[in-house]
Amino acid sequence: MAQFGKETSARGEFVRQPNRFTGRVTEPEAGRYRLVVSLACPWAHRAVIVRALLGLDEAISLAVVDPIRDERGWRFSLDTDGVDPVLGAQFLSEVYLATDENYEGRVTVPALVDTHTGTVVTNDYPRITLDFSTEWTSFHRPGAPDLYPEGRREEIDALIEPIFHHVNNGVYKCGFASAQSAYDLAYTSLFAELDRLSERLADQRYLMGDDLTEVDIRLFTTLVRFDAVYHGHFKCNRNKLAEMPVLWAYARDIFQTPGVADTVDFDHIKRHYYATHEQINPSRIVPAGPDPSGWWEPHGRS
Ligand SMILES: N[C@@H](CCC(=O)N[C@@H](CS)C(=O)NCC(=O)O)C(=O)O
Repeated sequence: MAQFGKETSARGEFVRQPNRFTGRVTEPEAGRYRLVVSLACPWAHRAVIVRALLGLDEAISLAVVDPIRDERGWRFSLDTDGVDPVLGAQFLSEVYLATDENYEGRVTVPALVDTHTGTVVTNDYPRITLDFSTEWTSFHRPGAPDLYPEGRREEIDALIEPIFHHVNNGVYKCGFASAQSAYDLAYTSLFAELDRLSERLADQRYLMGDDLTEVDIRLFTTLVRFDAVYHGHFKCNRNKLAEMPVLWAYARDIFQTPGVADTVDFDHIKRHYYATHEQINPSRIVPAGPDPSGWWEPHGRS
Protein backbone atom coordinates (compact mmCIF):
# COMPACT_ATOMS: atom_id res chain seq x y z
CA MET A 1 0.00 0.00 0.00
CA ALA A 2 1.23 3.50 -0.81
CA GLN A 3 2.26 5.98 1.88
CA PHE A 4 0.32 8.71 0.05
CA GLY A 5 -2.54 7.22 -1.96
CA LYS A 6 -3.57 10.49 -3.61
CA GLU A 7 -0.02 11.11 -4.75
CA THR A 8 0.66 7.70 -6.25
CA SER A 9 0.34 7.02 -9.98
CA ALA A 10 -1.15 3.87 -11.51
CA ARG A 11 2.44 2.69 -12.04
CA GLY A 12 3.23 3.01 -8.34
CA GLU A 13 5.25 6.20 -8.71
CA PHE A 14 5.21 8.95 -6.10
CA VAL A 15 3.87 12.15 -7.73
CA ARG A 16 4.23 15.14 -5.42
CA GLN A 17 1.23 17.48 -4.91
CA PRO A 18 1.58 21.07 -6.22
CA ASN A 19 2.17 23.88 -3.74
CA ARG A 20 -1.10 25.57 -2.88
CA PHE A 21 -0.04 29.00 -1.63
CA THR A 22 2.24 30.99 -3.85
CA GLY A 23 2.16 34.54 -2.47
CA ARG A 24 5.36 36.61 -2.52
CA VAL A 25 6.77 39.05 0.00
CA THR A 26 8.05 41.84 -2.19
CA GLU A 27 8.02 44.55 0.48
CA PRO A 28 9.78 42.86 3.37
CA GLU A 29 9.09 44.01 6.89
CA ALA A 30 11.13 42.91 9.90
CA GLY A 31 9.14 41.00 12.52
CA ARG A 32 6.04 40.51 10.40
CA TYR A 33 6.61 37.08 8.88
CA ARG A 34 7.06 33.75 10.60
CA LEU A 35 8.71 30.79 8.94
CA VAL A 36 7.17 27.51 10.08
CA VAL A 37 9.49 24.54 9.63
CA SER A 38 10.20 21.02 10.67
CA LEU A 39 13.92 20.56 11.23
CA ALA A 40 13.44 17.10 9.75
CA CYS A 41 12.15 18.31 6.41
CA PRO A 42 14.67 18.86 3.61
CA TRP A 43 12.47 21.41 1.82
CA ALA A 44 12.11 23.44 5.00
CA HIS A 45 15.77 22.98 5.86
CA ARG A 46 16.76 24.95 2.76
CA ALA A 47 14.91 27.96 4.09
CA VAL A 48 16.44 27.58 7.57
CA ILE A 49 19.96 27.49 6.11
CA VAL A 50 19.45 30.42 3.74
CA ARG A 51 17.86 32.47 6.52
CA ALA A 52 20.91 31.76 8.73
CA LEU A 53 23.55 32.42 6.07
CA LEU A 54 21.95 35.72 5.04
CA GLY A 55 21.50 36.83 8.65
CA LEU A 56 17.71 37.08 8.38
CA ASP A 57 17.23 35.48 11.82
CA GLU A 58 16.06 38.70 13.43
CA ALA A 59 13.89 39.86 10.56
CA ILE A 60 12.03 36.56 10.08
CA SER A 61 11.08 34.54 13.15
CA LEU A 62 11.14 30.76 13.21
CA ALA A 63 8.55 28.26 14.44
CA VAL A 64 9.67 24.64 14.78
CA VAL A 65 7.07 21.89 14.76
CA ASP A 66 7.27 18.53 16.51
CA PRO A 67 9.18 16.10 14.25
CA ILE A 68 6.49 13.46 14.70
CA ARG A 69 3.29 14.03 12.78
CA ASP A 70 0.19 12.24 13.97
CA GLU A 71 -3.08 12.02 12.05
CA ARG A 72 -3.73 15.69 12.77
CA GLY A 73 -0.50 16.69 11.06
CA TRP A 74 2.27 19.03 12.17
CA ARG A 75 1.91 20.13 15.80
CA PHE A 76 3.43 22.93 17.85
CA SER A 77 3.90 20.54 20.76
CA LEU A 78 7.50 21.61 21.41
CA ASP A 79 6.16 24.99 22.60
CA THR A 80 4.85 25.72 26.08
CA ASP A 81 1.31 24.28 26.39
CA GLY A 82 1.62 23.03 22.80
CA VAL A 83 0.76 26.44 21.33
CA ASP A 84 2.91 28.52 19.01
CA PRO A 85 3.48 31.74 20.99
CA VAL A 86 3.07 34.01 17.97
CA LEU A 87 0.46 32.25 15.87
CA GLY A 88 -1.57 30.99 18.83
CA ALA A 89 -2.13 27.69 17.05
CA GLN A 90 -1.69 24.10 18.20
CA PHE A 91 -1.58 22.66 14.69
CA LEU A 92 -0.25 24.08 11.44
CA SER A 93 -3.51 22.95 9.84
CA GLU A 94 -5.30 25.74 11.77
CA VAL A 95 -3.22 28.31 9.90
CA TYR A 96 -3.82 26.58 6.55
CA LEU A 97 -7.58 26.49 7.21
CA ALA A 98 -7.58 30.15 8.25
CA THR A 99 -6.07 30.85 4.83
CA ASP A 100 -8.36 28.57 2.84
CA GLU A 101 -11.24 27.01 4.73
CA ASN A 102 -11.63 24.36 2.02
CA TYR A 103 -7.99 23.29 2.01
CA GLU A 104 -7.79 19.52 1.54
CA GLY A 105 -4.19 18.78 0.53
CA ARG A 106 -1.35 17.82 2.83
CA VAL A 107 -0.49 20.58 5.29
CA THR A 108 3.19 21.08 4.59
CA VAL A 109 6.27 22.84 5.83
CA PRO A 110 7.93 25.16 5.08
CA ALA A 111 5.19 27.76 5.30
CA LEU A 112 5.76 31.49 5.52
CA VAL A 113 2.99 33.03 7.60
CA ASP A 114 1.95 36.67 7.80
CA THR A 115 1.54 37.28 11.54
CA HIS A 116 -0.65 40.35 10.87
CA THR A 117 -3.33 38.27 9.19
CA GLY A 118 -2.51 34.82 10.60
CA THR A 119 -2.57 33.36 7.09
CA VAL A 120 -0.10 31.49 4.90
CA VAL A 121 1.65 33.70 2.36
CA THR A 122 3.43 30.81 0.70
CA ASN A 123 4.27 27.14 1.02
CA ASP A 124 6.00 27.31 -2.35
CA TYR A 125 9.33 26.06 -1.02
CA PRO A 126 11.45 26.62 -4.17
CA ARG A 127 10.47 30.29 -4.24
CA ILE A 128 10.87 30.98 -0.51
CA THR A 129 14.68 30.75 -0.51
CA LEU A 130 15.07 32.64 -3.78
CA ASP A 131 12.99 35.47 -2.34
CA PHE A 132 15.10 35.50 0.83
CA SER A 133 18.10 36.07 -1.44
CA THR A 134 16.59 38.58 -3.84
CA GLU A 135 13.71 40.40 -2.08
CA TRP A 136 15.07 40.61 1.47
CA THR A 137 18.42 42.21 0.60
CA SER A 138 17.86 45.25 2.83
CA PHE A 139 17.87 42.92 5.86
CA HIS A 140 20.89 40.81 4.85
CA ARG A 141 23.84 40.89 7.25
CA PRO A 142 26.95 42.74 6.10
CA GLY A 143 29.06 40.34 4.07
CA ALA A 144 26.17 37.93 3.42
CA PRO A 145 26.86 35.56 0.52
CA ASP A 146 25.12 36.12 -2.81
CA LEU A 147 23.46 32.74 -3.12
CA TYR A 148 21.59 33.55 -6.34
CA PRO A 149 23.91 35.84 -8.30
CA GLU A 150 22.15 37.66 -11.09
CA GLY A 151 24.52 36.72 -13.89
CA ARG A 152 24.38 33.00 -13.12
CA ARG A 153 20.70 32.33 -12.49
CA GLU A 154 20.09 30.45 -15.71
CA GLU A 155 22.98 28.10 -15.04
CA ILE A 156 21.90 27.62 -11.44
CA ASP A 157 18.29 26.93 -12.47
CA ALA A 158 19.49 24.45 -15.10
CA LEU A 159 21.37 22.50 -12.44
CA ILE A 160 18.59 22.74 -9.86
CA GLU A 161 16.22 20.90 -12.21
CA PRO A 162 17.96 17.46 -12.46
CA ILE A 163 18.98 17.68 -8.80
CA PHE A 164 15.34 18.16 -7.82
CA HIS A 165 14.01 15.32 -9.97
CA HIS A 166 16.70 12.71 -9.40
CA VAL A 167 18.06 13.58 -5.97
CA ASN A 168 15.86 15.81 -3.74
CA ASN A 169 12.63 14.24 -4.92
CA GLY A 170 14.44 11.14 -6.20
CA VAL A 171 14.97 9.78 -2.70
CA TYR A 172 11.24 10.18 -2.01
CA LYS A 173 10.44 8.43 -5.28
CA CYS A 174 12.56 5.50 -4.06
CA GLY A 175 11.05 5.51 -0.58
CA PHE A 176 7.41 5.99 -1.54
CA ALA A 177 7.39 3.76 -4.64
CA SER A 178 4.67 1.15 -4.38
CA ALA A 179 5.83 -0.92 -7.37
CA GLN A 180 9.24 -2.52 -7.86
CA SER A 181 9.66 -0.98 -11.33
CA ALA A 182 8.99 2.55 -10.00
CA TYR A 183 11.58 2.01 -7.26
CA ASP A 184 14.15 0.57 -9.68
CA LEU A 185 13.80 3.54 -11.99
CA ALA A 186 14.11 6.10 -9.19
CA TYR A 187 17.10 4.29 -7.65
CA THR A 188 18.96 4.14 -10.97
CA SER A 189 18.45 7.79 -11.79
CA LEU A 190 19.31 8.88 -8.23
CA PHE A 191 22.72 7.21 -8.25
CA ALA A 192 23.42 8.16 -11.88
CA GLU A 193 22.88 11.80 -10.91
CA LEU A 194 25.01 11.46 -7.76
CA ASP A 195 27.80 10.02 -9.93
CA ARG A 196 27.53 12.97 -12.33
CA LEU A 197 27.63 15.42 -9.43
CA SER A 198 30.66 13.66 -7.91
CA GLU A 199 32.48 14.09 -11.18
CA ARG A 200 31.58 17.75 -11.38
CA LEU A 201 32.73 18.35 -7.81
CA ALA A 202 35.99 16.42 -8.18
CA ASP A 203 37.92 19.51 -9.24
CA GLN A 204 35.80 22.41 -8.02
CA ARG A 205 34.74 23.30 -4.50
CA TYR A 206 31.06 24.08 -5.15
CA LEU A 207 28.61 23.23 -7.93
CA MET A 208 29.01 26.65 -9.55
CA GLY A 209 32.77 26.88 -8.95
CA ASP A 210 34.41 28.83 -6.15
CA ASP A 211 31.29 30.22 -4.47
CA LEU A 212 28.51 28.62 -2.47
CA THR A 213 25.10 29.15 -4.12
CA GLU A 214 21.45 28.14 -3.78
CA VAL A 215 21.99 24.92 -5.70
CA ASP A 216 24.58 23.73 -3.17
CA ILE A 217 22.13 24.31 -0.33
CA ARG A 218 19.50 22.30 -2.20
CA LEU A 219 21.84 19.38 -2.76
CA PHE A 220 23.17 19.56 0.79
CA THR A 221 19.80 19.11 2.49
CA THR A 222 19.41 15.73 0.79
CA LEU A 223 23.04 14.68 1.35
CA VAL A 224 22.97 15.48 5.06
CA ARG A 225 19.98 13.12 5.49
CA PHE A 226 21.39 10.41 3.25
CA ASP A 227 23.04 7.99 5.66
CA ALA A 228 20.71 8.80 8.55
CA VAL A 229 17.44 8.12 6.72
CA TYR A 230 17.50 7.72 2.95
CA HIS A 231 20.01 4.87 2.83
CA GLY A 232 17.94 2.64 5.12
CA HIS A 233 14.39 3.93 5.39
CA PHE A 234 14.06 4.94 1.71
CA LYS A 235 16.20 2.04 0.38
CA CYS A 236 18.71 4.34 -1.37
CA ASN A 237 21.44 1.89 -0.60
CA ARG A 238 23.86 1.42 -3.48
CA ASN A 239 26.23 3.20 -1.16
CA LYS A 240 26.27 5.48 1.79
CA LEU A 241 27.25 9.11 1.38
CA ALA A 242 30.30 8.27 3.51
CA GLU A 243 31.35 5.84 0.75
CA MET A 244 31.26 8.49 -2.00
CA PRO A 245 34.47 10.37 -1.22
CA VAL A 246 33.92 13.54 -3.26
CA LEU A 247 30.31 14.09 -2.22
CA TRP A 248 31.10 13.21 1.39
CA ALA A 249 33.90 15.79 1.62
CA TYR A 250 31.74 18.35 -0.23
CA ALA A 251 28.84 17.80 2.17
CA ARG A 252 31.15 18.11 5.19
CA ASP A 253 32.53 21.36 3.77
CA ILE A 254 29.01 22.84 3.67
CA PHE A 255 28.11 21.35 7.07
CA GLN A 256 31.16 23.06 8.59
CA THR A 257 30.34 26.44 7.00
CA PRO A 258 29.64 28.81 9.93
CA GLY A 259 25.95 28.74 10.77
CA VAL A 260 25.05 25.55 8.92
CA ALA A 261 25.72 22.82 11.50
CA ASP A 262 23.39 24.58 13.94
CA THR A 263 20.54 24.03 11.49
CA VAL A 264 21.07 20.25 11.31
CA ASP A 265 19.14 18.18 13.83
CA PHE A 266 19.75 14.45 13.33
CA ASP A 267 17.40 13.57 16.18
CA HIS A 268 14.46 15.36 14.51
CA ILE A 269 15.46 13.93 11.13
CA LYS A 270 15.56 10.31 12.29
CA ARG A 271 12.49 10.46 14.51
CA HIS A 272 10.45 12.14 11.80
CA TYR A 273 11.16 9.72 8.99
CA TYR A 274 11.18 6.46 10.92
CA ALA A 275 8.27 7.27 13.21
CA THR A 276 5.97 9.11 10.79
CA HIS A 277 5.93 6.97 7.63
CA GLU A 278 4.14 4.03 9.16
CA GLN A 279 3.51 2.33 5.81
CA ILE A 280 7.23 1.84 5.33
CA ASN A 281 8.25 1.39 8.98
CA PRO A 282 5.25 -0.02 10.86
CA SER A 283 7.26 -0.71 14.04
CA ARG A 284 8.29 2.97 14.17
CA ILE A 285 11.59 1.89 15.66
CA VAL A 286 14.20 4.61 15.19
CA PRO A 287 17.67 3.23 14.48
CA ALA A 288 20.45 4.18 16.88
CA GLY A 289 23.06 4.90 14.19
CA PRO A 290 24.83 6.12 12.25
CA ASP A 291 27.46 7.91 14.35
CA PRO A 292 27.27 11.55 13.22
CA SER A 293 30.73 12.54 14.54
CA GLY A 294 32.28 12.06 11.08
CA TRP A 295 30.58 15.28 9.95
CA TRP A 296 33.26 17.20 11.83
CA GLU A 297 36.25 15.46 10.21
CA PRO A 298 38.41 17.80 8.11
CA HIS A 299 37.06 18.02 4.54
CA GLY A 300 40.26 19.03 2.79
CA ARG A 301 38.47 21.08 0.12
CA SER A 302 39.41 24.58 -0.97
N1 LIG B 1 5.03 21.53 -0.24
C1 LIG B 1 5.65 20.41 -0.82
C2 LIG B 1 6.98 20.03 -0.20
C3 LIG B 1 7.10 20.16 1.26
C4 LIG B 1 6.88 18.84 1.94
O1 LIG B 1 6.64 17.81 1.30
N2 LIG B 1 6.99 18.87 3.24
C5 LIG B 1 6.72 17.67 4.01
C6 LIG B 1 7.76 17.43 5.04
S1 LIG B 1 9.31 17.00 4.36
C7 LIG B 1 5.41 17.86 4.72
O2 LIG B 1 5.16 18.90 5.30
N3 LIG B 1 4.56 16.85 4.69
C8 LIG B 1 3.30 16.90 5.34
C9 LIG B 1 2.46 15.68 5.06
O3 LIG B 1 2.93 14.83 4.31
O4 LIG B 1 1.37 15.59 5.61
C10 LIG B 1 4.72 19.26 -1.00
O5 LIG B 1 3.55 19.45 -0.78
O6 LIG B 1 5.11 18.21 -1.47
